[in-house]
Amino acid sequence: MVVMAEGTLLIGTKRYSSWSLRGWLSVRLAGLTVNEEVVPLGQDETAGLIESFSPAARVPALRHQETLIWDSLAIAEYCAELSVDLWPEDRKARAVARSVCAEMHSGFQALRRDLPMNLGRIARPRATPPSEELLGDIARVEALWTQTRARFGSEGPFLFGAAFGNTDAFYAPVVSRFLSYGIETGPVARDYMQAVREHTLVEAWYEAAAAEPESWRLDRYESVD
Ligand SMILES: N[C@@H](CCC(=O)N[C@@H](CS)C(=O)NCC(=O)O)C(=O)O
Repeated sequence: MVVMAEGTLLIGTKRYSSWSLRGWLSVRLAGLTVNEEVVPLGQDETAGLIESFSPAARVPALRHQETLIWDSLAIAEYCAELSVDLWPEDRKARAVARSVCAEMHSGFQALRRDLPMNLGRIARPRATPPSEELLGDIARVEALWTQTRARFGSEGPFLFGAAFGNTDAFYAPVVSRFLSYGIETGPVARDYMQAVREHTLVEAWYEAAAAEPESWRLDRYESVD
């Protein structure tokens, strides 16, 4: 049986595009039948290609049943309307899950700036000593994971238990950064990172990233030291 795609998900280079990973995970978790188009980031034609799909000129952007949704948080919410288990069922837990995602969406500037996502980098700490701001972001992420797991995670390995949901999708790129730059954490965060890294969809994203053309590599991410 041929299943017709109901739209397109536009994403950036899988090796680097942390926002794309979030949106892609939500879309895949919700099981939307959409085509996937990858735009290589940092090329002359990148901005034009993205803008012709979404006037906001950012990835990820999802066009589903004629509607454009152009931000990873909006995509996560849209997918959760189509697949209820992307947020926790309990109203209070759901409010916490949304807060944890929103904190990621609008914060952690030092973490983003100083530890850019690069899936090809494996457990290699930066030579540059971390700033106070970066150490603060790392400590806050670990506290969020540890507290959320303790409060809501008893039924499974993810932040809200057995289901890998939107909150885990939002922190998957952070897990990747911690692993790439060899950030040391306590056992709760370590176990959580392992569970996220081993999730089938995360593994599939890593495999696809490894198959991307070498010509898509960008020195500004590869030379971080
Ligand atoms: N707020 C947006 C931010 C997305 C964003 O900044 N994406 C970057 C790539 S990770 C982008 O589209 N860059 C465009 C470019 O490099 O030309 C979201 O969460 O979706």
